[in-house]
Amino acid sequence: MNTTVAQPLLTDAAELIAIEDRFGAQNYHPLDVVIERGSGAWVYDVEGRRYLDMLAAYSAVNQGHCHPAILQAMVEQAQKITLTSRAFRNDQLPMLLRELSELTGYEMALLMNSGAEAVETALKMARKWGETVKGIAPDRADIIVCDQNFHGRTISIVGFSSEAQYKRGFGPFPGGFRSVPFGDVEALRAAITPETCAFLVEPIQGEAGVVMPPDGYLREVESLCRQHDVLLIVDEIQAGLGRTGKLFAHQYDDVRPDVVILGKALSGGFYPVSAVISSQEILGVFQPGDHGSTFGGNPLACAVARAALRVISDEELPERSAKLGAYALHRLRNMRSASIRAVRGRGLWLAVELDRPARGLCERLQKRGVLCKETHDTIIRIAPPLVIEEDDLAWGLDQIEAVL
Ligand code: IF1
Repeated sequence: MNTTVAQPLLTDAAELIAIEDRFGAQNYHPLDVVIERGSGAWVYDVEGRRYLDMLAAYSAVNQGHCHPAILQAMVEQAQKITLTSRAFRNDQLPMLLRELSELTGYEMALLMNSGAEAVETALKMARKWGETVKGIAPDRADIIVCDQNFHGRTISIVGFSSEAQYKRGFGPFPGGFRSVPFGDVEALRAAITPETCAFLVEPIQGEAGVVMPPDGYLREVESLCRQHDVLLIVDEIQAGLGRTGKLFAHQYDDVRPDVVILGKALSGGFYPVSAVISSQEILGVFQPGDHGSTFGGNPLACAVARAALRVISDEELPERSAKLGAYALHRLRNMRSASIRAVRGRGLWLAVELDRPARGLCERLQKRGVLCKETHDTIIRIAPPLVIEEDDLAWGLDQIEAVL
């Protein structure tokens, strides 16, 4: 007797959406586009329609969807060994560590998986550095963060969020975090105490709506941190790896943070790979057993990350982002629409702020074959894969202009 239930051919978008909504937690409100495949800056839905991706998975696919070189590295590595655990060594982690050091100029790195995990890692490291190097009394080291920050979704990270929805219902939260206005050096100066071990900041606040601090902010922050022996930790998870037109967004202020956190495009979207990059003095606080992860630094992740970094360099993605971003910013600034309140951005990371909710506009763009996602209700982010062709970008901007 055949007991297997015949699976219907699932190509119908409405049916897939109904299944997802029936069997999945409703922690998102996605656009109703069911993507089946992608290449470069384009994705295709289950009905074969194609869309220009202007979100790039929140900058995780800076290298474009399914980049062939990263795909090849992933397939080749998956055929050899995927996971050893850090109980044993593997032949990919050392190569990635050295390549990261050569690329960034930092002495060492610690590999994790998601962005939030890397942020947690940096926070633990900063606290332990505060106790063991700076000499702060045990369990007293405090960390300063910024209002409107976004660093992930763990309990401690949402605990220092200023967004009510990210926290509501999830308390109690760990203490030892204080928040100051983003872009305000004097507020930071006033907040630092002898028990402050670190200041955690995004070079440009992504989730807040691509919010840029005043020019020179990070430079002043850096000297303030040096003066008070406070670690400057820069979250480049979304801003880094070419998105803003330089390898790292903090390079616009010509600073050298003590700690840089990477994620997202570190794998080109193939696999969750994140890293905390710093010096021997700081990362050296971790002793065997202090911290870890089953998957962190696994050979598949490392092979993928090595290929993803090579693509960023070989295809000069930061330069491409700067050039195409300048063009896009110019186009957006010249769009005539009564509903535009502000246009801003750096590299191919742009935001258009409207005088009305942006969701309807995103839905109309979807009908025209362009995928965008609103943030904070009234802001549309424009952040396509950095490999986007100039003609495609121009066409995408034409569609945005038309719906505006
Ligand atoms: C979601 C936002 C973007 C990040 C920075 C750490 C993380 C992120 C600067 C955590 C993650 C995400 C996650 C995703 C949506 C998204 C987002 F709108 F929420 F803020 F990109 F703009 N630091 N950003 O931007 O990395 O643990 O997710 O790997 O949570 O829905 P993760």
